[in-house]
Amino acid sequence: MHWPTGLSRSWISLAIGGAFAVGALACSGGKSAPRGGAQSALLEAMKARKLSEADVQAALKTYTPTGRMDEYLTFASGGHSGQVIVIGVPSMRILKYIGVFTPEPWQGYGFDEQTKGVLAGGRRAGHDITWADTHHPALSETAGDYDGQYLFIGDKANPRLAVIDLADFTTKQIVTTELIGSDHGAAFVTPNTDYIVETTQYPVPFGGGYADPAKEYKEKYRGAAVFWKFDRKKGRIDPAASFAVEFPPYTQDLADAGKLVSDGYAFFNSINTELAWGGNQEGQPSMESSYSKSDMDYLHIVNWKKAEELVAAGKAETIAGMKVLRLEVSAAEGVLTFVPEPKSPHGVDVSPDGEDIVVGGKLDTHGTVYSIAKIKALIAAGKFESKDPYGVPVLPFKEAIRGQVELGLGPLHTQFDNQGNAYTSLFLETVVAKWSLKDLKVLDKLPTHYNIGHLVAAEGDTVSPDGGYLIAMNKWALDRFNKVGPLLPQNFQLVDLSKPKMSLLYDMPIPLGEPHYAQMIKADKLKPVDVYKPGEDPITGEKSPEMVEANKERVERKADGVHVYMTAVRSHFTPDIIRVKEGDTVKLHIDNIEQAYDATHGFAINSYNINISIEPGEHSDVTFVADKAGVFPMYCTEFCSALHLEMAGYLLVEPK
Ligand code: K7E
Ligand code: CUA
Repeated sequence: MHWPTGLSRSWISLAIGGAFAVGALACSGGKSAPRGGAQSALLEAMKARKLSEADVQAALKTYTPTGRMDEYLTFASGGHSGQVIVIGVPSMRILKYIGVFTPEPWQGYGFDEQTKGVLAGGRRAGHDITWADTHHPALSETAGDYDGQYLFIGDKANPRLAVIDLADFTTKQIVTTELIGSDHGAAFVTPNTDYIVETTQYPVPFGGGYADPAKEYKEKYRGAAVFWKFDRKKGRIDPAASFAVEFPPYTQDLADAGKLVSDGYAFFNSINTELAWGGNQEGQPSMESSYSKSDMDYLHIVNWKKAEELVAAGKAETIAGMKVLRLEVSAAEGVLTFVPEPKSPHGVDVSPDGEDIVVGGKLDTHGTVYSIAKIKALIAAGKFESKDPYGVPVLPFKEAIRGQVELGLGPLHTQFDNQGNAYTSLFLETVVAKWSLKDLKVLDKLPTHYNIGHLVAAEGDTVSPDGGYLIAMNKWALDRFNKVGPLLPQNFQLVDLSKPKMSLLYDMPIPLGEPHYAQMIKADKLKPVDVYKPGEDPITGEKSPEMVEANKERVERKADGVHVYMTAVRSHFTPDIIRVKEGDTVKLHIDNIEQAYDATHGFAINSYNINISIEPGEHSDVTFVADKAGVFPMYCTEFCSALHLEMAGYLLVEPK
């Protein structure tokens, strides 16, 4: 603890003159405040809270007064919660959890027909899946820059991809393909968001078939990069226009798309060129040791523009409903090329100018910097050192790299700033390493607490990163927060990049799954709507055919059930009594007919698992079978007005 007695006088005057005197000036009508008083008040506060000079400086950089907005928004994966977390920077205030793969009661996500339909898009093998292991969110890009329109995120466990519209911060679509059995290099976008890339992690036989790995791993197991076509006009993925590039079962890891000079290419790591498949009770070593036997794995280089042409020319085979460019075709046509990469790497990140491809060694102390110019020249000259067992040409390692930077222990992921610097997370050393892209020299290291995984810098994956802020996304937090039992939150540490030496600003616990990755966007790029258009179905974006207007509320008995056309407005539902008969199918159509910003109503019915959120303008549909006779209170779950408690009614289910 640095105690403020050592505080420099000049620093105090600076702090007081610069920040603390502002309020005093305002109240004293422009006359400057008595300095001595403010100074001792500051010192007293510092002493009472045991704050050092550095602590107060950090506080000044993150403290955000009431009503003040944040400069950046960070979209973090919600890890196993299957959600996305929206965080303001530099305040590190949580602004929203977006329900994505998991039902989320606050938003009524997964409770009404609209959002149930979205979740149903992620059914696999005939199962509803109500969780996800989300890893990598990706913001939509235009010309390699975040455009603030969409966010995509992958589910590693049940390979799926979700589309979130940033007009209303709502999940609109989930897609999946039975071609693959897991993903990890997902989601990554091409520079104009033509494609969203989802790459396998654990290989399986394509299409979900059975094959014994002890006998047929090499022949039958496969990985793939799925290129999901994004239709920006519709704001949806078009599965019919999507395709996959087959990979050998090398257990692919992270991926990134090229940009500018490397546009048209995508890069994928692999960690298991050993072709291990486990079997530690079947006479095989565990995966952890067999995966890392070889000194080199293969960085996969995919020319996706060429792949796109070949698919259009009918060179793909359809497997499990997905057009797949088979290995033989990709190898022969120059779609897939390998270059060796050191020992079970983890992250691969393309530099802002698109020239460098940085691979984090994980079990190697280096960051390896490949040059797209060299790679292109080698491919053009046909300079391959060998072919892998699947016939894929392999480029010579030494000739494909610009160099290696000696980073330290356990390099994982890399981000970039606007000064030509790169920042790599070192998991084992538990630091952020700042290094110069130009000279490949380490400039600074900042300890993190603890075991940093990903890191995210402001606009850090774009062609024009901002610098300024970085968040270290740490896996362990053992002595950072109050104890909460054996399951601990993760620790997001906000780092100041504005000076040559990095400094720590703030610790933020993330108590909701393990967020692997995040992206940070300038807040002014986002233009969300305040309210929905009257009668809007948020999933179609259109006026619902079942829209209910004021004074048109009614109950109609139709062939498919009892339709209740209801409105919600402060502070009543109309109708507030719903009479049905036991066994009736009930179809509720509810409109929040308000257009006032923030005037959300909830709607819940006891015992029927009904809970929705109806934002101003929104139309929502709920279907259920009234299979239990009785009296069921229904009420608004958002404290919307002084008479919110009166916003209630009854569902009356008359016995047969
Ligand atoms: Cu955790 Cu990107 Cu899934 Cu690295 S991944 S840490
Ligand atoms: Cu509407 Cu409370």
